Amino acid sequence: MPVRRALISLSDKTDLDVLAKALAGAGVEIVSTGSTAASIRALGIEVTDVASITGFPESLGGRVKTLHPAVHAGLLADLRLEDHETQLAELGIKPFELVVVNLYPFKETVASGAQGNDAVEQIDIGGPAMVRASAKNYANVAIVVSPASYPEVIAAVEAGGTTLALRGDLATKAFQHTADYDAAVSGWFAQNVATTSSTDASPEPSSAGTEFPTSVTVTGALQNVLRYGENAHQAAALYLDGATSTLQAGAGIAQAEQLGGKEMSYNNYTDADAALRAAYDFDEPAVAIIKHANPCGIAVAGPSGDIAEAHRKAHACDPVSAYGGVIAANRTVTLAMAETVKGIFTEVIIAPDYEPAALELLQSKKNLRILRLPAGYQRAEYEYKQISGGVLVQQADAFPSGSISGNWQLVAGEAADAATLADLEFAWRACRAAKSNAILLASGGASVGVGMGQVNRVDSCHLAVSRANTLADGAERARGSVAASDAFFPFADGPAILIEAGVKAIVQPGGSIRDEEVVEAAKAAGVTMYFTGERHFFH
Ligand code: 93A
Repeated sequence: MPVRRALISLSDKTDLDVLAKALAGAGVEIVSTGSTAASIRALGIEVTDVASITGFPESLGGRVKTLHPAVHAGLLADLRLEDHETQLAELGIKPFELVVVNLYPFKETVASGAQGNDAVEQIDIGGPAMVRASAKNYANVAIVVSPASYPEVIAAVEAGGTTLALRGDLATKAFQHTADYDAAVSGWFAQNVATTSSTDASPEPSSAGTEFPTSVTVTGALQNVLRYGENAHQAAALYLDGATSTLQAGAGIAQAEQLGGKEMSYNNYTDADAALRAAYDFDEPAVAIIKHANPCGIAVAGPSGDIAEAHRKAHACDPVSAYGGVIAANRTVTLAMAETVKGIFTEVIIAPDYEPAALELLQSKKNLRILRLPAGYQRAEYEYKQISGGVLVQQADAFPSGSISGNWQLVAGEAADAATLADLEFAWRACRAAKSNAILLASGGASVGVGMGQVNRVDSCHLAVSRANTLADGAERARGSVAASDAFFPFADGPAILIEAGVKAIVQPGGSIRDEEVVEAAKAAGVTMYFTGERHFFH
Protein backbone atom coordinates (compact mmCIF):
# COMPACT_ATOMS: atom_id res chain seq x y z
CA MET A 1 0.00 0.00 0.00
CA PRO A 2 1.58 3.32 -1.06
CA VAL A 3 2.13 5.88 1.69
CA ARG A 4 0.82 9.34 0.83
CA ARG A 5 0.26 10.79 4.29
CA ALA A 6 1.93 10.12 7.61
CA LEU A 7 1.08 11.20 11.14
CA ILE A 8 4.09 11.59 13.41
CA SER A 9 3.86 12.28 17.14
CA LEU A 10 6.92 11.47 19.19
CA SER A 11 8.21 11.97 22.70
CA ASP A 12 11.43 10.10 21.92
CA LYS A 13 12.80 11.80 18.82
CA THR A 14 15.64 9.33 18.20
CA ASP A 15 16.27 9.08 14.42
CA LEU A 16 13.36 11.42 13.65
CA ASP A 17 15.68 13.23 11.23
CA VAL A 18 16.35 10.03 9.30
CA LEU A 19 12.66 9.19 9.16
CA ALA A 20 11.39 12.66 8.25
CA LYS A 21 13.99 13.11 5.49
CA ALA A 22 13.19 9.74 3.99
CA LEU A 23 9.45 10.36 4.05
CA ALA A 24 9.78 13.85 2.61
CA GLY A 25 12.11 12.43 -0.05
CA ALA A 26 9.46 9.89 -0.98
CA GLY A 27 6.88 12.67 -1.35
CA VAL A 28 4.90 11.76 1.78
CA GLU A 29 2.84 14.53 3.39
CA ILE A 30 3.77 14.78 7.08
CA VAL A 31 1.25 15.78 9.74
CA SER A 32 2.57 16.26 13.24
CA THR A 33 2.01 17.47 16.81
CA GLY A 34 3.59 20.39 18.72
CA SER A 35 7.23 19.73 19.48
CA THR A 36 7.51 16.96 16.89
CA ALA A 37 6.33 19.35 14.18
CA ALA A 38 8.83 21.94 15.43
CA SER A 39 11.69 19.42 15.22
CA ILE A 40 10.71 18.45 11.68
CA ARG A 41 10.40 22.05 10.62
CA ALA A 42 13.83 22.74 12.09
CA LEU A 43 15.21 20.19 9.62
CA GLY A 44 13.82 22.34 6.81
CA ILE A 45 11.10 19.83 6.03
CA GLU A 46 7.53 20.87 5.37
CA VAL A 47 5.02 19.70 7.96
CA THR A 48 1.28 20.21 8.58
CA ASP A 49 0.28 20.99 12.18
CA VAL A 50 -2.34 18.63 13.51
CA ALA A 51 -4.25 21.67 14.80
CA SER A 52 -4.84 22.80 11.22
CA ILE A 53 -6.51 19.45 10.52
CA THR A 54 -8.63 19.35 13.67
CA GLY A 55 -9.45 23.04 13.48
CA PHE A 56 -8.87 22.96 17.20
CA PRO A 57 -5.90 24.29 19.13
CA GLU A 58 -3.82 21.89 21.19
CA SER A 59 -5.42 22.49 24.56
CA LEU A 60 -5.47 21.71 28.28
CA GLY A 61 -1.71 21.89 28.49
CA GLY A 62 -1.34 19.32 25.70
CA ARG A 63 -3.82 16.81 27.12
CA VAL A 64 -5.96 17.24 24.02
CA LYS A 65 -3.93 17.31 20.82
CA THR A 66 -4.89 14.47 18.53
CA LEU A 67 -8.06 13.31 20.27
CA HIS A 68 -10.33 14.47 17.48
CA PRO A 69 -12.53 12.78 14.84
CA ALA A 70 -10.58 14.48 12.06
CA VAL A 71 -7.55 12.48 13.22
CA HIS A 72 -9.22 9.27 14.30
CA ALA A 73 -11.48 8.93 11.28
CA GLY A 74 -8.32 9.20 9.20
CA LEU A 75 -6.79 6.37 11.24
CA LEU A 76 -9.80 4.09 11.45
CA ALA A 77 -11.32 4.34 7.98
CA ASP A 78 -11.26 0.95 6.31
CA LEU A 79 -10.81 1.85 2.68
CA ARG A 80 -11.73 -1.65 1.59
CA LEU A 81 -15.30 -0.50 2.36
CA GLU A 82 -16.88 1.84 -0.16
CA ASP A 83 -19.02 3.32 2.56
CA HIS A 84 -16.00 4.41 4.61
CA GLU A 85 -14.38 5.98 1.59
CA THR A 86 -17.55 7.95 0.77
CA GLN A 87 -17.97 9.13 4.33
CA LEU A 88 -14.36 10.30 4.57
CA ALA A 89 -14.80 12.29 1.36
CA GLU A 90 -18.06 13.82 2.63
CA LEU A 91 -16.37 14.80 5.89
CA GLY A 92 -13.39 16.20 4.05
CA ILE A 93 -11.00 13.94 5.95
CA LYS A 94 -7.92 12.39 4.36
CA PRO A 95 -6.72 8.97 5.51
CA PHE A 96 -3.28 8.21 6.96
CA GLU A 97 -1.31 5.27 5.61
CA LEU A 98 1.51 5.58 8.13
CA VAL A 99 1.45 6.50 11.82
CA VAL A 100 4.60 6.91 13.89
CA VAL A 101 4.02 7.39 17.60
CA ASN A 102 5.92 6.80 20.77
CA LEU A 103 4.37 7.54 24.11
CA TYR A 104 4.98 9.94 26.98
CA PRO A 105 7.87 8.48 28.97
CA PHE A 106 5.79 7.26 31.90
CA LYS A 107 8.13 4.48 33.01
CA GLU A 108 11.21 6.66 32.78
CA THR A 109 9.49 9.49 34.66
CA VAL A 110 8.48 7.19 37.48
CA ALA A 111 11.92 5.55 37.52
CA SER A 112 13.47 8.99 37.97
CA GLY A 113 11.57 9.33 41.23
CA ALA A 114 8.62 11.45 40.08
CA GLN A 115 5.50 11.11 42.19
CA GLY A 116 1.87 12.16 42.33
CA ASN A 117 0.70 14.53 39.63
CA ASP A 118 4.11 14.60 37.97
CA ALA A 119 3.74 10.90 37.26
CA VAL A 120 0.06 11.10 36.35
CA GLU A 121 0.70 13.87 33.85
CA GLN A 122 3.01 11.48 31.98
CA ILE A 123 0.23 9.02 31.27
CA ASP A 124 -0.30 9.26 27.56
CA ILE A 125 -3.91 9.03 26.43
CA GLY A 126 -3.91 10.39 22.90
CA GLY A 127 -0.81 8.40 21.89
CA PRO A 128 -2.15 4.95 22.81
CA ALA A 129 -5.48 5.87 21.23
CA MET A 130 -3.71 6.54 17.92
CA VAL A 131 -1.54 3.44 18.26
CA ARG A 132 -4.48 1.17 18.98
CA ALA A 133 -6.69 2.72 16.30
CA SER A 134 -3.97 2.28 13.67
CA ALA A 135 -3.12 -1.24 14.83
CA LYS A 136 -6.78 -2.22 14.65
CA ASN A 137 -6.85 -0.82 11.13
CA TYR A 138 -3.65 -2.58 10.04
CA ALA A 139 -5.36 -3.53 6.80
CA ASN A 140 -4.97 0.14 5.83
CA VAL A 141 -2.42 1.70 8.17
CA ALA A 142 1.18 0.92 9.14
CA ILE A 143 1.77 1.73 12.82
CA VAL A 144 5.33 2.28 14.03
CA VAL A 145 6.06 2.51 17.76
CA SER A 146 9.82 2.15 17.84
CA PRO A 147 12.78 3.72 16.01
CA ALA A 148 14.03 0.15 15.60
CA SER A 149 11.35 -0.31 12.94
CA TYR A 150 12.26 2.82 10.97
CA PRO A 151 14.75 1.20 8.54
CA GLU A 152 12.32 -1.53 7.53
CA VAL A 153 9.44 0.93 7.13
CA ILE A 154 11.54 3.47 5.21
CA ALA A 155 12.67 0.70 2.87
CA ALA A 156 9.06 -0.31 2.27
CA VAL A 157 7.90 3.27 1.64
CA GLU A 158 10.74 3.83 -0.81
CA ALA A 159 9.96 0.55 -2.55
CA GLY A 160 6.40 1.69 -3.25
CA GLY A 161 4.49 0.93 -0.05
CA THR A 162 3.95 -1.33 2.94
CA THR A 163 2.78 -4.91 2.65
CA LEU A 164 -0.06 -6.40 4.66
CA ALA A 165 2.44 -8.77 6.30
CA LEU A 166 4.60 -5.89 7.48
CA ARG A 167 1.58 -3.95 8.72
CA GLY A 168 0.38 -7.05 10.60
CA ASP A 169 3.77 -7.46 12.31
CA LEU A 170 3.88 -3.78 13.20
CA ALA A 171 0.34 -3.89 14.60
CA THR A 172 1.23 -6.88 16.78
CA LYS A 173 4.19 -4.98 18.21
CA ALA A 174 1.98 -1.96 18.69
CA PHE A 175 -0.59 -3.80 20.79
CA GLN A 176 2.21 -5.34 22.86
CA HIS A 177 3.62 -1.87 23.35
CA THR A 178 0.35 -0.38 24.63
CA ALA A 179 -0.23 -3.46 26.81
CA ASP A 180 3.23 -2.97 28.38
CA TYR A 181 2.54 0.68 28.84
CA ASP A 182 -0.77 0.03 30.55
CA ALA A 183 0.81 -2.67 32.73
CA ALA A 184 3.32 -0.08 33.95
CA VAL A 185 0.55 2.44 34.59
CA SER A 186 -1.69 -0.03 36.40
CA GLY A 187 1.26 -1.31 38.45
CA TRP A 188 2.07 2.24 39.50
CA PHE A 189 -1.58 2.89 40.35
CA ALA A 190 -1.69 -0.28 42.45
CA GLN A 191 1.32 0.97 44.38
CA ASN A 192 0.48 4.64 44.63
CA VAL A 193 -3.21 5.26 44.18
CA ALA A 194 -5.11 2.12 45.19
CA THR A 195 -6.02 1.92 48.86
CA THR A 196 -5.24 -1.83 49.04
CA SER A 197 -1.81 -3.15 50.01
CA SER A 198 0.94 -2.86 47.46
CA THR A 199 1.30 -6.63 47.26
CA ASP A 200 -2.39 -7.10 46.56
CA ALA A 201 -3.07 -7.03 42.86
CA SER A 202 -6.84 -6.81 43.28
CA PRO A 203 -7.90 -3.19 43.51
CA GLU A 204 -11.05 -3.62 45.60
CA PRO A 205 -10.90 -5.24 49.05
CA SER A 206 -13.56 -7.96 48.94
CA SER A 207 -14.58 -7.63 52.58
CA ALA A 208 -15.91 -4.15 51.85
CA GLY A 209 -19.00 -5.61 50.21
CA THR A 210 -19.61 -8.53 52.58
CA GLU A 211 -21.87 -8.40 55.61
CA PHE A 212 -20.43 -10.62 58.32
CA PRO A 213 -22.65 -11.70 61.22
CA THR A 214 -21.71 -10.14 64.55
CA SER A 215 -20.91 -13.58 65.95
CA VAL A 216 -20.31 -17.06 64.62
CA THR A 217 -20.95 -20.14 66.71
CA VAL A 218 -19.66 -23.46 65.54
CA THR A 219 -21.83 -26.15 67.10
CA GLY A 220 -20.56 -29.34 65.53
CA ALA A 221 -22.11 -32.65 66.50
CA LEU A 222 -19.61 -35.31 67.52
CA GLN A 223 -19.39 -37.77 64.68
CA ASN A 224 -16.38 -39.86 65.51
CA VAL A 225 -13.54 -40.08 67.96
CA LEU A 226 -10.50 -40.64 65.81
CA ARG A 227 -7.67 -42.98 66.81
CA TYR A 228 -5.35 -40.00 67.14
CA GLY A 229 -4.63 -36.59 65.63
CA GLU A 230 -1.79 -35.51 63.35
CA ASN A 231 0.54 -37.60 65.53
CA ALA A 232 -0.07 -40.65 67.69
CA HIS A 233 0.23 -38.75 70.98
CA GLN A 234 -2.56 -36.30 70.05
CA ALA A 235 -6.18 -37.21 70.79
CA ALA A 236 -8.61 -36.17 68.05
CA ALA A 237 -12.25 -36.30 67.00
CA LEU A 238 -14.43 -35.37 64.04
CA TYR A 239 -17.45 -33.10 64.46
CA LEU A 240 -19.99 -32.54 61.73
CA ASP A 241 -20.20 -28.94 60.69
CA GLY A 242 -23.23 -27.18 62.08
CA ALA A 243 -22.21 -23.57 62.23
CA THR A 244 -25.24 -21.70 63.48
CA SER A 245 -24.74 -18.71 61.29
CA THR A 246 -25.22 -17.61 57.72
CA LEU A 247 -21.71 -18.85 57.07
CA GLN A 248 -22.66 -22.48 56.46
CA ALA A 249 -19.77 -24.65 55.41
CA GLY A 250 -22.04 -27.13 53.58
CA ALA A 251 -21.78 -30.89 53.23
CA GLY A 252 -18.47 -32.36 52.20
CA ILE A 253 -15.82 -34.82 53.15
CA ALA A 254 -17.00 -35.05 56.76
CA GLN A 255 -20.33 -36.45 55.57
CA ALA A 256 -18.84 -38.77 52.94
CA GLU A 257 -19.98 -42.38 53.01
CA GLN A 258 -17.20 -44.89 53.61
CA LEU A 259 -17.54 -47.90 51.35
CA GLY A 260 -14.47 -49.81 52.36
CA GLY A 261 -11.10 -49.84 54.08
CA LYS A 262 -9.77 -48.97 57.49
CA GLU A 263 -11.07 -46.22 59.71
CA MET A 264 -10.33 -42.68 58.47
CA SER A 265 -7.56 -40.90 60.35
CA TYR A 266 -7.14 -37.22 61.08
CA ASN A 267 -4.51 -36.88 58.32
CA ASN A 268 -6.64 -38.87 55.89
CA TYR A 269 -9.38 -36.28 56.35
CA THR A 270 -7.16 -33.29 55.78
CA ASP A 271 -5.50 -34.84 52.72
CA ALA A 272 -8.81 -36.01 51.27
CA ASP A 273 -10.17 -32.52 51.71
CA ALA A 274 -7.19 -31.03 49.88
CA ALA A 275 -7.53 -33.62 47.10
CA LEU A 276 -11.19 -32.84 46.70
CA ARG A 277 -10.52 -29.12 46.57
CA ALA A 278 -7.99 -29.68 43.78
CA ALA A 279 -10.06 -32.11 41.68
CA TYR A 280 -13.19 -29.97 41.91
CA ASP A 281 -11.38 -26.92 40.57
CA PHE A 282 -11.92 -28.34 37.07
CA ASP A 283 -15.02 -28.62 34.92
CA GLU A 284 -13.63 -31.52 32.90
CA PRO A 285 -12.91 -34.97 34.39
CA ALA A 286 -9.98 -34.45 36.75
CA VAL A 287 -7.92 -36.38 39.28
CA ALA A 288 -5.74 -35.02 42.05
CA ILE A 289 -3.31 -37.09 44.09
CA ILE A 290 -2.32 -35.54 47.40
CA LYS A 291 0.27 -36.21 50.10
CA HIS A 292 0.65 -34.00 53.18
CA ALA A 293 -1.94 -31.64 51.70
CA ASN A 294 0.19 -31.00 48.60
CA PRO A 295 -0.27 -32.37 45.10
CA CYS A 296 1.92 -35.19 43.76
CA GLY A 297 -0.04 -34.93 40.54
CA ILE A 298 -3.10 -33.29 39.02
CA ALA A 299 -4.46 -33.92 35.56
CA VAL A 300 -7.54 -33.59 33.41
CA ALA A 301 -8.73 -36.14 30.88
CA GLY A 302 -8.10 -35.37 27.22
CA PRO A 303 -10.90 -35.22 24.64
CA SER A 304 -11.79 -38.82 25.58
CA GLY A 305 -13.20 -37.48 28.83
CA ASP A 306 -11.91 -40.69 30.40
CA ILE A 307 -11.31 -40.34 34.14
CA ALA A 308 -8.86 -43.25 33.95
CA GLU A 309 -6.73 -41.18 31.59
CA ALA A 310 -6.78 -38.26 34.03
CA HIS A 311 -5.60 -40.60 36.77
CA ARG A 312 -2.81 -42.09 34.68
CA LYS A 313 -1.54 -38.62 33.80
CA ALA A 314 -1.77 -37.38 37.39
CA HIS A 315 0.09 -40.44 38.65
CA ALA A 316 2.84 -40.04 36.05
CA CYS A 317 3.72 -36.61 37.47
CA ASP A 318 5.38 -38.09 40.55
CA PRO A 319 4.86 -41.83 41.04
CA VAL A 320 7.36 -41.86 43.91
CA SER A 321 5.35 -39.43 46.02
CA ALA A 322 1.99 -40.86 44.95
CA TYR A 323 2.87 -43.98 46.97
CA GLY A 324 0.56 -43.83 50.00
CA GLY A 325 -1.30 -40.84 48.61
CA VAL A 326 -4.92 -39.77 48.62
CA ILE A 327 -6.76 -39.74 45.29
CA ALA A 328 -9.76 -37.56 44.48
CA ALA A 329 -11.74 -37.80 41.23
CA ASN A 330 -14.50 -35.39 40.22
CA ARG A 331 -16.32 -38.07 38.17
CA THR A 332 -17.54 -41.62 38.74
CA VAL A 333 -14.57 -43.96 39.06
CA THR A 334 -14.61 -46.44 36.20
CA LEU A 335 -13.39 -50.01 36.19
CA ALA A 336 -10.43 -48.95 34.05
CA MET A 337 -9.35 -46.38 36.65
CA ALA A 338 -9.92 -48.82 39.52
CA GLU A 339 -7.69 -51.38 37.79
CA THR A 340 -4.79 -48.91 37.78
CA VAL A 341 -5.44 -47.68 41.31
CA LYS A 342 -5.49 -51.27 42.57
CA GLY A 343 -1.82 -51.66 41.72
CA ILE A 344 -0.73 -48.54 43.61
CA PHE A 345 -0.54 -48.31 47.39
CA THR A 346 -3.16 -45.67 48.18
CA GLU A 347 -4.52 -44.49 51.54
CA VAL A 348 -7.85 -43.01 50.46
CA ILE A 349 -9.88 -42.63 47.29
CA ILE A 350 -12.78 -40.22 47.13
CA ALA A 351 -15.20 -39.66 44.26
CA PRO A 352 -18.83 -38.77 43.62
CA ASP A 353 -19.50 -42.44 42.77
CA TYR A 354 -18.05 -45.73 41.53
CA GLU A 355 -19.09 -48.10 38.77
CA PRO A 356 -20.24 -51.30 40.55
CA ALA A 357 -17.38 -53.35 39.09
CA ALA A 358 -14.89 -50.62 40.05
CA LEU A 359 -16.18 -50.57 43.63
CA GLU A 360 -15.99 -54.34 43.88
CA LEU A 361 -12.40 -54.33 42.67
CA LEU A 362 -11.34 -51.53 45.03
CA GLN A 363 -13.08 -53.20 47.97
CA SER A 364 -10.80 -56.18 47.46
CA LYS A 365 -8.00 -53.95 48.79
CA LYS A 366 -8.81 -54.22 52.48
CA ASN A 367 -6.80 -51.22 53.62
CA LEU A 368 -7.96 -48.78 50.95
CA ARG A 369 -10.42 -46.29 52.40
CA ILE A 370 -13.11 -45.71 49.76
CA LEU A 371 -15.27 -42.64 50.19
CA ARG A 372 -18.36 -41.57 48.27
CA LEU A 373 -19.20 -37.88 48.42
CA PRO A 374 -22.60 -36.91 49.76
CA ALA A 375 -25.10 -36.21 46.99
CA GLY A 376 -25.20 -32.52 46.17
CA TYR A 377 -21.64 -31.93 47.35
CA GLN A 378 -20.68 -28.36 46.89
CA ARG A 379 -17.86 -26.15 47.93
CA ALA A 380 -18.21 -24.48 51.28
CA GLU A 381 -18.69 -20.79 50.81
CA TYR A 382 -16.64 -19.91 53.89
CA GLU A 383 -13.57 -21.41 55.50
CA TYR A 384 -12.54 -21.26 59.15
CA LYS A 385 -9.08 -21.37 60.58
CA GLN A 386 -8.42 -21.47 64.26
CA ILE A 387 -5.77 -19.20 65.67
CA SER A 388 -4.92 -18.90 69.34
CA GLY A 389 -7.80 -17.12 71.00
CA GLY A 390 -9.98 -16.83 67.91
CA VAL A 391 -11.14 -18.04 64.54
CA LEU A 392 -10.39 -16.56 61.15
CA VAL A 393 -13.20 -16.75 58.61
CA GLN A 394 -12.78 -16.11 54.93
CA GLN A 395 -14.66 -16.67 51.71
CA ALA A 396 -13.34 -19.85 50.14
CA ASP A 397 -11.04 -19.28 47.18
CA ALA A 398 -12.60 -20.75 44.06
CA PHE A 399 -12.35 -20.42 40.31
CA PRO A 400 -15.38 -19.81 38.13
CA SER A 401 -16.14 -22.57 35.68
CA GLY A 402 -15.39 -22.11 31.99
CA SER A 403 -12.52 -20.21 30.48
CA ILE A 404 -10.54 -18.14 32.97
CA SER A 405 -8.09 -16.43 30.64
CA GLY A 406 -10.48 -13.77 29.31
CA ASN A 407 -9.07 -11.08 31.58
CA TRP A 408 -5.45 -12.13 31.36
CA GLN A 409 -3.01 -9.62 30.01
CA LEU A 410 -0.31 -10.68 27.57
CA VAL A 411 2.83 -8.89 28.77
CA ALA A 412 5.63 -10.76 26.99
CA GLY A 413 6.16 -12.95 23.95
CA GLU A 414 3.63 -14.09 21.44
CA ALA A 415 0.03 -14.80 22.36
CA ALA A 416 -0.26 -18.47 23.29
CA ASP A 417 -1.77 -20.82 20.72
CA ALA A 418 -4.92 -22.70 21.76
CA ALA A 419 -3.11 -25.74 23.16
CA THR A 420 -0.62 -23.65 25.14
CA LEU A 421 -3.39 -21.43 26.46
CA ALA A 422 -5.32 -24.53 27.58
CA ASP A 423 -2.21 -25.72 29.44
CA LEU A 424 -1.75 -22.29 31.00
CA GLU A 425 -5.36 -22.28 32.20
CA PHE A 426 -4.86 -25.80 33.53
CA ALA A 427 -1.64 -24.81 35.29
CA TRP A 428 -3.25 -21.74 36.81
CA ARG A 429 -6.10 -23.81 38.27
CA ALA A 430 -3.83 -26.64 39.38
CA CYS A 431 -1.27 -24.31 40.98
CA ARG A 432 -3.92 -23.28 43.50
CA ALA A 433 -3.80 -26.78 44.97
CA ALA A 434 -0.15 -26.43 46.00
CA LYS A 435 0.81 -24.66 49.22
CA SER A 436 2.46 -21.28 48.75
CA ASN A 437 4.94 -20.40 47.41
CA ALA A 438 3.70 -22.55 44.56
CA ILE A 439 5.18 -23.03 41.10
CA LEU A 440 3.54 -25.64 38.91
CA LEU A 441 4.80 -26.86 35.55
CA ALA A 442 2.27 -28.46 33.24
CA SER A 443 2.09 -30.08 29.87
CA GLY A 444 -0.78 -31.75 28.01
CA GLY A 445 -3.34 -31.12 30.76
CA ALA A 446 -1.17 -32.62 33.51
CA SER A 447 1.21 -31.30 36.14
CA VAL A 448 4.77 -32.41 35.42
CA GLY A 449 6.64 -30.66 38.22
CA VAL A 450 5.42 -28.97 41.39
CA GLY A 451 7.44 -26.72 43.68
CA MET A 452 5.44 -26.03 46.83
CA GLY A 453 5.61 -24.79 50.38
CA GLN A 454 8.91 -22.93 50.07
CA VAL A 455 9.53 -19.65 51.85
CA ASN A 456 10.90 -18.05 48.71
CA ARG A 457 9.77 -18.33 45.12
CA VAL A 458 13.24 -19.10 43.76
CA ASP A 459 13.37 -22.36 45.71
CA SER A 460 9.89 -23.25 44.46
CA CYS A 461 11.10 -22.70 40.89
CA HIS A 462 14.17 -24.89 41.47
CA LEU A 463 12.01 -27.56 43.03
CA ALA A 464 9.42 -27.55 40.25
CA VAL A 465 12.10 -27.85 37.58
CA SER A 466 14.16 -30.49 39.36
CA ARG A 467 11.10 -32.60 40.12
CA ALA A 468 9.93 -32.34 36.51
CA ASN A 469 13.32 -33.45 35.23
CA THR A 470 14.57 -35.94 37.83
CA LEU A 471 11.27 -37.76 38.03
CA ALA A 472 11.14 -38.42 34.33
CA ASP A 473 14.00 -40.89 34.02
CA GLY A 474 16.30 -38.42 32.33
CA ALA A 475 13.60 -36.87 30.12
CA GLU A 476 13.59 -33.09 30.52
CA ARG A 477 9.91 -32.59 31.16
CA ALA A 478 10.37 -28.95 32.10
CA ARG A 479 11.45 -28.16 28.53
CA GLY A 480 8.44 -27.06 26.50
CA SER A 481 6.13 -27.05 29.52
CA VAL A 482 4.18 -24.04 30.83
CA ALA A 483 4.49 -22.62 34.35
CA ALA A 484 2.09 -21.03 36.80
CA SER A 485 3.07 -19.05 39.87
CA ASP A 486 0.44 -18.55 42.61
CA ALA A 487 1.68 -15.01 43.32
CA PHE A 488 3.83 -12.47 41.56
CA PHE A 489 7.58 -12.84 41.07
CA PRO A 490 9.24 -10.21 43.25
CA PHE A 491 12.44 -10.45 41.19
CA ALA A 492 13.46 -11.82 37.79
CA ASP A 493 15.50 -14.62 39.44
CA GLY A 494 12.58 -17.09 39.63
CA PRO A 495 11.53 -16.72 35.99
CA ALA A 496 15.20 -16.99 34.99
CA ILE A 497 15.26 -20.52 36.42
CA LEU A 498 12.10 -21.47 34.56
CA ILE A 499 13.34 -19.92 31.31
CA GLU A 500 16.71 -21.67 31.65
CA ALA A 501 14.85 -24.96 32.05
CA GLY A 502 13.02 -24.37 28.75
CA VAL A 503 9.57 -23.33 29.98
CA LYS A 504 7.75 -21.76 27.02
CA ALA A 505 5.02 -19.76 28.74
CA ILE A 506 4.38 -18.41 32.23
CA VAL A 507 1.19 -17.24 33.92
CA GLN A 508 1.35 -15.22 37.12
CA PRO A 509 -0.64 -12.46 38.82
CA GLY A 510 1.75 -9.57 38.16
CA GLY A 511 1.69 -6.52 40.42
CA SER A 512 5.28 -6.50 41.68
CA ILE A 513 7.20 -3.22 41.66
CA ARG A 514 9.75 -5.09 39.58
CA ASP A 515 7.25 -6.42 37.04
CA GLU A 516 9.19 -4.63 34.36
CA GLU A 517 12.38 -6.64 35.07
CA VAL A 518 10.39 -9.87 35.13
CA VAL A 519 8.64 -9.05 31.87
CA GLU A 520 11.92 -8.02 30.25
CA ALA A 521 13.48 -11.38 31.20
CA ALA A 522 10.59 -13.20 29.54
CA LYS A 523 10.74 -10.97 26.47
CA ALA A 524 14.48 -11.39 26.09
CA ALA A 525 14.00 -15.16 26.09
CA GLY A 526 11.01 -15.07 23.74
CA VAL A 527 8.86 -16.61 26.49
CA THR A 528 5.15 -15.82 26.61
CA MET A 529 3.94 -14.29 29.85
CA TYR A 530 0.44 -13.47 31.03
CA PHE A 531 -0.68 -11.49 34.07
CA THR A 532 -3.89 -12.68 35.69
CA GLY A 533 -4.29 -9.75 38.08
CA GLU A 534 -5.34 -12.18 40.82
CA ARG A 535 -3.20 -14.23 43.17
CA HIS A 536 -4.02 -17.52 44.85
CA PHE A 537 -2.05 -17.99 48.05
CA PHE A 538 -2.90 -21.21 49.85
CA HIS A 539 -1.51 -21.94 53.33
O1 93A B 1 -1.74 14.37 26.21
S1 93A B 1 -2.16 13.29 25.40
O2 93A B 1 -2.65 12.18 26.09
N1 93A B 1 -3.31 13.79 24.39
C1 93A B 1 -3.24 13.81 23.06
O3 93A B 1 -4.23 14.20 22.42
C2 93A B 1 -2.03 13.38 22.42
N2 93A B 1 -1.70 13.33 21.14
C3 93A B 1 -0.41 12.89 21.06
N3 93A B 1 -0.90 12.84 24.50
C4 93A B 1 -0.92 12.96 23.16
N4 93A B 1 0.07 12.67 22.28
C5 93A B 1 1.44 12.29 22.66
O4 93A B 1 2.21 13.46 22.58
C6 93A B 1 2.13 11.33 21.77
O5 93A B 1 1.95 9.97 22.16
C7 93A B 1 3.60 11.71 21.88
O6 93A B 1 4.25 10.98 22.88
C8 93A B 1 3.57 13.16 22.32
C9 93A B 1 4.14 14.04 21.25
O7 93A B 1 3.73 15.36 21.47
P1 93A B 1 4.63 16.59 20.95
O8 93A B 1 4.85 16.34 19.51
O9 93A B 1 3.83 17.80 21.21
O10 93A B 1 5.87 16.54 21.79
